[in-house]
Order: sequence, then structure tokens, then C-alpha cells
Amino acid sequence: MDNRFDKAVEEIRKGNKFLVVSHVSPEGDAVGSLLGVALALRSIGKDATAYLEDPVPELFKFLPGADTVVHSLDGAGPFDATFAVDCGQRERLGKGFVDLKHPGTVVNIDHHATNDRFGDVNVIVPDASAAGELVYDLCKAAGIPINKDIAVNLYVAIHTDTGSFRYSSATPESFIKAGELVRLGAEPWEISRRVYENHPARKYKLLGMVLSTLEIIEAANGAAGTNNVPKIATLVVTKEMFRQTGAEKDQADGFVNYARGIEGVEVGVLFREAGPDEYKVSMRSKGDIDVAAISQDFGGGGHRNAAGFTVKGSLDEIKGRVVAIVKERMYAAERS
Ligand SMILES: [Mn+2]
Repeated sequence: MDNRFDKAVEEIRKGNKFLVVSHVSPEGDAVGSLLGVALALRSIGKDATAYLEDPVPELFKFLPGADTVVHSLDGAGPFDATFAVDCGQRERLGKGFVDLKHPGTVVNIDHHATNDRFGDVNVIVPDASAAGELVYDLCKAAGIPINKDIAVNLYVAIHTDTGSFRYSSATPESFIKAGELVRLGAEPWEISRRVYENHPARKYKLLGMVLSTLEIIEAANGAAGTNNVPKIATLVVTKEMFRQTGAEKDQADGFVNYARGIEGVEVGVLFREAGPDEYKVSMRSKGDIDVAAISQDFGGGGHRNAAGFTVKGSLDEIKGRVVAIVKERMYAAERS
């Protein structure tokens, strides 16, 4: 019997008015998990407000319930409880939530190992591939039937956070749940068409510019006779590139994977200009380098193979620091 959700289920039973929130710069797992919880609560006659500080990315606007997401909490509440999904830190839920006077009991449901347990109730399961898996478990624990609309949201959450089931985070459980969600009405090709075969041309124009910034740095430590020197690949996206192409900032999400995807590259890094002398850094690793640990040193977080942070400084300075730390970790990994 799954009792990890006992307290969360108790909140659902006794409450009537709920808030559901997820992180700023939302991606598939954030939006899918958020809407999964909101639709589940609504399906049993509860009132659920779904809040995201930032807009729902264009690609995810087709998700059932996406048109009900609000972006302001002015005058909202009081709530009996708030469900926060896929978010490791309270601040990442956005200012609207942080300033909210009466969120009620905060139930923090997440799979980031770096989660700081900011909730009154915390269900943190780092082994889950996506928060969407935990929402699936929550529905089961609460006895809420997963209808087609919920299934589509949770399928997208799991599908996107596992990189279409390619990452090591994809467990037998992930496949079993995804299979069950397909049985419940999620249509793989229909969803893939919407999420992966539906990009605006300006995104590809932006990608072209970003790929032209590619740098490959060899992290050689002088060890003789080694042919497979680990490499670091970096990409840069500037405000000027967004301006020239008309692309929105979330359209660079995922570009970092092109850096990691190169033969011999162990760590891919994307530097996105976020403000004057401020960069959002996304890191992806292929092997043993723990980019979540590196990101935490910079005040960020994430998963072992996918993490990020925001940092102040000039591009050259930030790049220098990040590359130096990654090299250090690569040498350490080689020695151990
Ligand atoms: Mn996630």
C-alpha cells in the first residue's frame, strides 16, 4: 500500500478550495503535472485554481485545461491547501505565490533531489522520472479516476521529462505508467505531433544562430595514450538573437541537448543571456559528471544529468568559471 501520499490525500478530502502551482519557465512536466492535479481535483467537484507565473509555452497550450491557467493571484484565496508540483524551491514558484497571504497547507510534490522541503507536507521522490509520475500515484492514492484529459497531461509530463524515455531516469515504473496513460486515452502520435513536430520556423532560425556559437573544449589532463579525451561543448544564446529571429525565450529550451549530443562530449552547456551581465546556464551531462552538484555551487539545482542556474557576470567570465569547474570534476572522475 502506497502511504507516501496519506497526508496529501487527507488535504484533498478535507479541503474544497485549492491552489495548484509549479515553477517559473515551465516545461512539459511542470505544465502537465500542474494541470493533472488541477483537473483531478475538479473532476471530484473541488475548486482548483491553476497558477503559473509565466505563460504556458506555445507547445503546451493544447494540453487539456491549459486555457484555465491564471498568471496572477491578486485577490485570490484564502485556499484550504496549495499543491506545488515539480518545484524544488518556494521562490521558483514565482512572486505571485510567494506574496500570497493564505495558501493553506502547502503540499510539496516533487522529484528533484535538491528539493529543500519547503512544504508543510513534502512528498519528494528523486527516483521518479517526472513529477507527473507522482501525480499519477497521487490520483491512485486518492482514488481519483484518471480520465482522458488527466492522462494526456501526465503522459506529456513523463514523456518530456524522460526525453521521450531516453534518459536513465526512465524506470520500469515510468513505462508502466505511460502505458496505462495510453490505455486511459493519451494518444502517443497525436501528442508527439503537437509537442515534437510543431515548432515555429523562428525557433529553427534561432537554433541556426545558436549552433554557430558552438565551441568544443577538450578536458585533457595530459594523460598519455588516451584517445577518448572527455570534451565540453558550449553554446550561447543572446538577447540580440531573440530579437533578430523574433523567437521567445522558452524556444531555446532544449538547445543544450545539441551540445551534449556531440560525439565525445560529456557535458553540454548553454549560456542564455537573461539580463545585463546575467546569464541562465543550462547543463547536461552524459556520463558520471553530476551537473546538479555543479549547479548547486552556483545556487541552482536539478538532476544529476540535467541542471541549471542563473549567475551574474560577463559571458567570458561565467564561461571561464563553469568550464574550469567542469574540467576539475572530469579530472577528479578520471582519477577515482
Ligand atoms: Mn520534472
